[in-house]
Amino acid sequence: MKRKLLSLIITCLLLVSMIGPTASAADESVSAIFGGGPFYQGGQSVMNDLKASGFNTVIIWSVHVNANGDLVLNDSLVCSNGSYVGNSAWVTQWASLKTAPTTVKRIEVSVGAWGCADFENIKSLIASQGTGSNSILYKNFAALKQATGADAIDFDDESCYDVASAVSFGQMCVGLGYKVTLCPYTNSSFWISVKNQLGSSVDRVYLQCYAGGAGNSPSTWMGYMGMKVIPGLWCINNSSGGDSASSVNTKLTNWKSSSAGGFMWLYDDMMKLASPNKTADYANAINSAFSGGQTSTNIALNKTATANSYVTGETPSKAVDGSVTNNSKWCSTASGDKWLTVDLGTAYNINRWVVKHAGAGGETTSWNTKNFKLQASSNGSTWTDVDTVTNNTANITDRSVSSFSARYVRLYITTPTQTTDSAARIYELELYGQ
Ligand SMILES: [Ca+2]
Repeated sequence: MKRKLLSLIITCLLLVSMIGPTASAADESVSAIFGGGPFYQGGQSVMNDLKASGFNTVIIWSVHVNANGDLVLNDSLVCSNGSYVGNSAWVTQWASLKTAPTTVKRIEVSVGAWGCADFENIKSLIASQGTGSNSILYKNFAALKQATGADAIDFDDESCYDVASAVSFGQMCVGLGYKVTLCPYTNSSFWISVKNQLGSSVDRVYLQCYAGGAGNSPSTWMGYMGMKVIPGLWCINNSSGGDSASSVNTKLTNWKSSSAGGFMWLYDDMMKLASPNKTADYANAINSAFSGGQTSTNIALNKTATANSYVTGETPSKAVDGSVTNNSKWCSTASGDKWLTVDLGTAYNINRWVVKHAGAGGETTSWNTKNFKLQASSNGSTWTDVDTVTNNTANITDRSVSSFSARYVRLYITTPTQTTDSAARIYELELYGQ
């Protein structure tokens, strides 16, 4: 009797563990990306790249504070006299960032930068007007929040280092509903004072570990700040050389015990890179460092893909190229079932799969794949069903499964769209594991 009860309990536990997709630990760590001009001038395609990337935080860089309190986004006046006066298209774009389907959960605006008098101007404005609701600082940062949807203001003071005005400014931001994040690269005593006085209003510390901050130790700064930090690295670039996605993964893995995530500098450089250093590759490099031994990147990326048919130019390889922009999809109009096979070259243990459908590439969501399954094979000819999805409507399918070993993986589509349209459109098939 006892034995039967025990086996029943074990069976129940096994069943529970097999039900449904499970949340990945990566959701809890920070993966942030800074961007300049492309974050407002690059149009919706840049927003779509970010939304599908895996980054959970987008930091708009950089808002400057003029001596009269005007707010300038790099070279463009955006807030004046308490109103947003920038391009209305940018507001629409930023609003789309956190609109499903997306991996972006948080937007920040970075204030200050090297060689700018922003925090000096903030200090003078606070001395003359304070931070009350009639002050120009208060009114313009209220307008900025409404326009950008920003959840936090990131302090990138690299010259003023005045504790009292930084704290007053931080308290004003909190009153407006912002969180405050700090972005130090040096002068730890200043940042320690600001952190101590603002307390839990500071919920993130982005530690620059590139350029002037290249020698920074996350564990040392964790001690200074009294909280885990988020180390940042510069992607491959023409100025400093920079880190590949693979190198980012290695460094963050080494810093994991003192880090709450990682950030990348700078999208303006990253957007020029090719696989395996595209936006999604860097996001994967960060997320996988914090998700418990997952591979550093999408295992299927740039592997050999074949299919039972495809439309001219929309080849199977487009489903494993890491891109969801510029019509980068495999499309099949074959009659009947359609399949896409990826040869991984060697066997991997896989525990998660992701499919990016028509909507993820900017096409109508009525073309999102409705019924499909994932199959595995060791020889490329005998297939076993691993996971089945029915009645999908989402742009992105993200499923966790019990780990399985396979060299060949097949996406097998039985109903390609929500309508009578009979074409399958797959922008990306991604595989993760160990
Ligand atoms: Ca693609």
